[in-house]
Formats: sequence, structure tokens, C-alpha cells
Amino acid sequence: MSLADKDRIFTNVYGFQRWNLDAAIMRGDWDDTRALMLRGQDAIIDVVKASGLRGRGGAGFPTGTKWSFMPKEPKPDRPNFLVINADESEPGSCKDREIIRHDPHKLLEGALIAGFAMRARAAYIYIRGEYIREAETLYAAIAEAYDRGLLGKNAAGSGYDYDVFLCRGAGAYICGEETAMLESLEGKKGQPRLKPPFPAGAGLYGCPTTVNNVESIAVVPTILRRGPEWFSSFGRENNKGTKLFQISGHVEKPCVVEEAMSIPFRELIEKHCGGIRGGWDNLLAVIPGGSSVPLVPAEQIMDAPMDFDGLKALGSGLGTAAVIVMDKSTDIVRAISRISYFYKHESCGQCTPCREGTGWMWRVMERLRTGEAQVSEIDTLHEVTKQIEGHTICALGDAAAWPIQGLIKHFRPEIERRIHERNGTGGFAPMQEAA
Ligand code: L3W
Ligand code: SF4
Repeated sequence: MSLADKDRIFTNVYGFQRWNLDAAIMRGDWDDTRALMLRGQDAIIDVVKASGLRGRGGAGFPTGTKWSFMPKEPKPDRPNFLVINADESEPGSCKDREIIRHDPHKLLEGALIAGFAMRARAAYIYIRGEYIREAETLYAAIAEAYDRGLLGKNAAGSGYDYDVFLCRGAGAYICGEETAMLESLEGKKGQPRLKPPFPAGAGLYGCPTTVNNVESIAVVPTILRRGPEWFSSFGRENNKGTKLFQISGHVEKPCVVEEAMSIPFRELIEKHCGGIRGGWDNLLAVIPGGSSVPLVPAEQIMDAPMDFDGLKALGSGLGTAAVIVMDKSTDIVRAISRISYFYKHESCGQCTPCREGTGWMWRVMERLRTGEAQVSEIDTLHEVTKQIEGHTICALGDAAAWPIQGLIKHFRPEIERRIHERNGTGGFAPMQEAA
């Protein structure tokens, strides 16, 4: 089932109306927030659990369950914190930017309600450094909310004191990893921590902390107002709700659009993007969840449900639902090599398999791209990706390995063709020094 306009949460995602508080109130935001809070902290968590909301930042961890890990009686010297991850840096991902630009009050109202539910003293919004205008909008929205008594002491008349702070990043992708973000917020170099302990046990300044994505928080007020059954009526078991999809690449009309979870790929593209450039026969492959997930070839993605389980079954993932569409004009080896370069560049360098492996993989990818490699290097490269996957402190190592694994799995003949074509020898050119 696809989504009707009346069921959209983000009604201003294209910015046709103003973002400011008065306009947001006209759209239904901040409507008796106090009454929502008076339902009680555990009741709010129960609603979020019942809605089936799973984290919208890439991993899909159940949101209500995550909140329930937070201590119910925080100690005065060890307060609970909410950290909102607005460090949207995944290649292909651009949905949180639209929320912040055009619907910042959904995020702020969600921050208050979510923080209250998890007994947090304050929320820290960590925004990507390159989002300069977005940070300006958010600063202004926060100021408006304080001026009207919606944040700060006795927030929204609820009797609950709650602050929201905005912190700007400085351009490092790794600071989107939740524990690197906590390090960065503490003023240190953004390098991931070993988990466990998870942030709910020891997070910001060692205090219990929940880190949630912007979209996960911004949908909460609407879920409370319209009810968990309404939200969970979209999608399918284990994959509930509405979702912002960000479709880029070789479609007629790239866009960010809210749709029902589990919408089939073909329907998503036909309904919102005007189809594939050059027609459906021209589709080569799709990266369905941002650059960290493996590509899916055209014939497999067409009827796939766009959700966590549907894409996992294809060996890929929903990630942030950043759908990168590639038609047959794409040099697929070059595309994946470019992604490899990104991860090499963004590795924080603290663990050996990632620090050394990302550079090694990129150099071999470049040799495959130009056809200079030997055919046997394809298997060696695959073996190296397996040595990196699961052997690093954070998921960046996996994210660097998976796109290459997807390329080899689905496009091995294309890689071999290049090698044969360049050498005319069956691919046994002498080994050369890597670039
Ligand atoms: C308490 C436990 N908490 C898990 C919490 C954990 C975290 C959440 C999910 O990576 C992925 C990554 C990217 N007790 C817990 C627990 N938690 N077990 O649950 O944790 P995890 O480790 O599965 O994922 P993660 O480290 O949050 C996120 C992928 O998303 N991604 C894109 C990311 C890009 C952006 C962006 O640009 N904004 O987010 C795309 O696929 O590769 O695999 O909170 O603490 N027992
Ligand atoms: Fe840093 Fe990479 Fe290790 Fe993550 S996997 S901690 S980015 S070196």
C-alpha cells in the first residue's frame, strides 16, 4: 500500500510553507504538547514500542526498546541525556536536511517528548558541519521555542525542565557513528568507542545517553497524536510506518519523498520519480540504503519491498533509505571504487584492519577499474573484505567492505572483462605496484 497525502507526517518537506513556529503550529505541531507529556513517561515509551518504529539512521534498532534501556531514576550527578544525530553524511542521504530546513519544530517537539520519556535532562543536536543554513534555521527555531516557553524551565507548561543545545560538527563522516559523536561532543577527537558499554549505560560525559536519528525523533509527536495503530498500519510485520526515501541518480526526477515502508521499488520510482532515465530496460543496479550497503542488480530489485527485511533478503539493506539508482551508462567498477576512496578518506585510523584495509581495498579497486590487475586479485580482494568485516571497532569497516562484496558478487564478469580486454592475455599481466 502506498501513502495518501493525508497520511504524510512531513507535510512541509518541500518547504511550500514557512518553517517558523507560527506556521508549524498551523500545521499541528506543538498542539497541547503538555497533554501528550501528561500521559506519562512509560506510557509514551509503550506507544513508541507499539508503533513498531525502528531507528531511521541506518541500523533499524527498535526505538522504544532503546529508550527503555535508560535508567528510570537518574542520579542527580549522573543525568540522562538525549543526543540527536543530525550528522547526515552518508553518501546519498539527504532526508534529515529537509526535516531541519522545513520542519524543524517537528524535531524540537519530538526532542522534548522523547527526552521527557527517557527522563533526560537535555538534548544535544549534533549537526553536520556543512549544514550551515540548516544550523541557522535550527538555532532560530530553538530560540523561538524558548521564547514561547516550549523549551527551558517548565517546558510547554509540563512542569518538566528541559534544554536543547545545538552543536556543529567539523566535517568528519565518522562523527555520525554514535560513540564518535559523543567523543566529539565532549570536545575530543571523533573516534568511536568500543561497545559495550552502549551509550545507554555510559554515554555523554559517562552518563546514560540515547542517540537517535533526526527522523526517528521527528515522527514521535505525530505517532502519539494519531496513535501507534495508525503508524503500524503502514508497511508489514517488523517493518512498520512511513519513511522518508531519498532517490538520486538516474531517475527522471530525483526527490525526497515520504512513503509507506515496504513500497515495492518499481512503484516508488514510477509514482515519485517519473521512472528510470531511458526506461526500465536501462536500469543496471541500485544501492538502496546509502553507500554503506551492497548494490542490488536491476532484475532483483524491481519488485523488492523497500524495507529492512526485504532488502536484507537480497543481501543488502534499507540503511537510511538513500536510494542511488544507476543506469547502464554507469561505470559500475568506477562507482564502487569511488565509494572505496570515500571510506579510506573517512577512516579514523584507530584500528588496523580499517586503517590499512580501506586504503588497500581502494588501491586494488583502482587496479580493477583500469584493468591492470590480475584476475586472481578479485578473490584476494574478496578475502580481504572478509578479514575487515566484523573485525573493527565500528561499522565503518563493514561499510567499506560490503559495497565491494556486492560488486564482486553481481558484476564479477564485468571486472574480468576489463582485465582480459586490457591485457588480451587472459588477465595474467605482470603484477605492478599499486597506485
Ligand atoms: C543497548 C544493546 N543499546 C544495540 C543500540 C546502539 C545503537 C543502535 C544500533 O550503525 C548503521 C551502520 C551504518 N544495549 C544494544 C544497544 N544498541 N545493541 O542500537 O546499533 P548498531 O551497532 O546496530 O548500529 P550503529 O552503530 O548505530 C548504524 C549504517 O547504519 N548506515 C548509515 C549510516 C549513516 C548515517 C547518516 O549519514 N546519518 O546514519 C547505512 O547503512 O553503516 O551499519 O544506538 O547503541 N545490547
Ligand atoms: Fe576508526 Fe575504522 Fe576502526 Fe571505525 S573501523 S574505529 S572508522 S579505524
